[in-house]
Amino acid sequence: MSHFTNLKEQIQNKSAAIVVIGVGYVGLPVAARFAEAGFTVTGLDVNKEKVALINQGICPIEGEEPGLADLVKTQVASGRLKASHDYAVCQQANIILIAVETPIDSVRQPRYLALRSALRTLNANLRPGTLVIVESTIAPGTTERLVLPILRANSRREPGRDFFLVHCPERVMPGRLLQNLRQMSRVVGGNTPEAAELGQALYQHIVEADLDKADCVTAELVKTGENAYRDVQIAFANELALICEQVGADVWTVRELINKSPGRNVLFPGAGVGGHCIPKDPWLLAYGASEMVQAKLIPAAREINDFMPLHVVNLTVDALEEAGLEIEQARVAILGFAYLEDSDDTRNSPSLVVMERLDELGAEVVVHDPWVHEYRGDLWETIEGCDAVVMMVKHRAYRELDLETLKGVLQHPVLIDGRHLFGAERAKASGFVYRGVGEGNHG
Ligand code: SAJ
Repeated sequence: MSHFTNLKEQIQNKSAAIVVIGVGYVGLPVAARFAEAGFTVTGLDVNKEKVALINQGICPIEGEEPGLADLVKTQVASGRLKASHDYAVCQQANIILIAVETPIDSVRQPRYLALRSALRTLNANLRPGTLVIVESTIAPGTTERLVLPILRANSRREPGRDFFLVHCPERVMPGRLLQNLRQMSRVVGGNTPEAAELGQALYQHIVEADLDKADCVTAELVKTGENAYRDVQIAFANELALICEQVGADVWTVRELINKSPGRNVLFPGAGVGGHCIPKDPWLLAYGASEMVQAKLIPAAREINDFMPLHVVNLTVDALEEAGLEIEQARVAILGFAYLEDSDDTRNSPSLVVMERLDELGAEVVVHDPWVHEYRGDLWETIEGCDAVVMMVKHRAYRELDLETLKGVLQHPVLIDGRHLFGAERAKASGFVYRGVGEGNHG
């Protein structure tokens, strides 16, 4: 029986042994879901503490992930899910998923250390007929130029004959890991049509949405492209906001009226773009094409979005000066440190940029965030005696802030609004010196 037929049957009757390399916020949910579907799954990770926790049925992922902790507990208890740090388990695997981090470095080049290491170790433990799936987000061309050469190294192994290779990028979001995994469509890029068919058959066990077969480079482009697209959309909203400030208009009114025009959807201007994927994936897309074409729009969008936290600092300096204060005399409260509202995820947080810049300018900075452990203190005690408040995240807890109370605890009534929680009219009516991103009519 051919490897293909054999594997197809093992996928259909769930007798295939699955190994997931990297049990982080991508790998662990997918490992637990395949276990729940009836497969025997081993999560591989270099982090021994994480391995130990999972084998005790404990989910090591922080933050509120509805259903994940219970799923890990029940699947470990059932014996279908376990964790290990020994790559030899790959020798018994029929299917191996790779879900390791693929960050970019300080010069915006992909850093594939974890991916290379996983592939090299996997290469030494790969048995014939295995289906290898890369879930990590990778630059276009990476399957061809990095993954395949490593899996072929020191062997006469041929993809499609001796192993099957798929790139199926994840589409998870912190806070909705299991929900997204189940409900979001995915592209199943196969190095050969048979590989794509095997990948589709496998994911059908855990994904209830479309599973679109394609080749690997298409899958690489879809993932990096979807996030680069969102980054460009946000950058347009931010540039429109900066123009509105200059010409004395309100971007929130302007965007609303633009969006009445069919086919327009100006997103929300703001204090910056954080998170695990939007600030990174555009660079992966640009890097993938860099030998053929010099991307212009994608880097420009990144530059605009990375400028927004610094713009918020400029607005803060300007508002303090209007209140008669120099920045180096001021004590500034930053409200919101997570990168997204009602989330505890602080990766690439724009608030960190604001903190560091204010510190450079000599201001005293205090931070509050009801979702982030180290900043969870009492809100009013944090703000007490400050000369300015900077709204960086639209947490639900901040939306109903009483402006009179806020003014009462501040030394100086200075309010900078990075996420349009209040707006100029309300703030001015309460007697604040106000600056809002995109609000040129604050004066
Ligand atoms: N942001 C803006 N203006 C906007 C939207 C977002 O400034 O109009 C900022 C947010 O404050 C945040 C950052 O951009 O700092 C990212 O926000 P996001 O809503 O894009 O949230 P993410 O990073 O979790 O993006 C994920 C991505 N999904 C996946 O990677 C699977 C993204 O492609 C999705 O579009 C997004 O979720 C979503 O739809 O919510």
